Amino acid sequence: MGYRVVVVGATGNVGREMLNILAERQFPADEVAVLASRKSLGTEVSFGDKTLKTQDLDVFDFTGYDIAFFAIGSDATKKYAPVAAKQGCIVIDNSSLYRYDADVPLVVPEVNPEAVEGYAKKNIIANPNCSTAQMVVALKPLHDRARIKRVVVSTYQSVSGSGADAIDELWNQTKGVYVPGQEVAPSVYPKQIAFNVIPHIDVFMDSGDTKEEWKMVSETKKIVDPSIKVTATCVRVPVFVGHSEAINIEFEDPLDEDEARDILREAPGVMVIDKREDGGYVTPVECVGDFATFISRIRQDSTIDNGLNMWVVSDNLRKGAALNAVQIAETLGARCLKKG
Ligand code: 11C
Repeated sequence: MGYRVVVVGATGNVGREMLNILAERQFPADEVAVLASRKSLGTEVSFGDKTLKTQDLDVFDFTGYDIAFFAIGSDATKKYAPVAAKQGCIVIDNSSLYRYDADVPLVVPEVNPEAVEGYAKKNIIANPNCSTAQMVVALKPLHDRARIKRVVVSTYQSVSGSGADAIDELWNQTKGVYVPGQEVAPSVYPKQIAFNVIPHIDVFMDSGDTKEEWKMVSETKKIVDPSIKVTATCVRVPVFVGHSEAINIEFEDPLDEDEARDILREAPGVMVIDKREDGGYVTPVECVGDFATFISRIRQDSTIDNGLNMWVVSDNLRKGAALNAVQIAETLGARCLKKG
């Protein structure tokens, strides 16, 4: 017998990607209900070769469903996730609402799969921020070998991280640059994103960091190891899908670049593409639609003891959101639910 599954926010980018991935990975679902807010009600979404009609989140009864994937904003999650959890359905939440709650596991299955076992305190498991997910997949195997002391990361994040309106803004603004009279003023972003980069993702905090930068610090500590120091600069770039990260790591123990490359080649969820020649690395357009976190440009940082640099790219809608959520469900199934 398989699971009864709900996808909440099924008409959004991440919700649709969740349905694609559930189908691609043949998740053992006997039933998939798709929910949306009133304004998208009745919209049809694809699930494998089926078409599903969205139902009203406001009145949906989660009783008897095993797992609900939530892909809606934090405010709506605050209203509906406790309802689903109380009705006995385990929530896998993609918003940031529960990530820092001590009673809610924050899980990247390649890194801390055992953490899913803590789901029962609130019946909720949190999915990390996209930029954190791909980074920790790359850090964990190296941390296990040489203990990471400090990470300096700069991100190059695609507009799909901000949702469908941002994708439209990049598209229309780019076209508008070439057509006199059709220039598009910034709306989703505070400055022009076409042919530009913006060093600002999410709100500013008192420290001067943005919340996106703070998330990378806090979530890495919760998922991998609280002793790891992280400092981040998060930048939006005019790319539709795929986040990239330049990561500098300082280890406690020596680790040379060849051993690091070998360790990463064996690591779960990782694909190393690292040839020191023109094009011998991965760029975001090449990672779209893939499950892997791609690592390139692995090299020693000779300015510090025990330092390495690397370039990490992944599909932010997949490993950064929908794929990781489905992997959490698979891990939960294998370790805790034993159904399917
Ligand atoms: C972005 N990382 O690229 C964000 C999107 O906390 O889940 C995901 C925000 C989050 O804008």
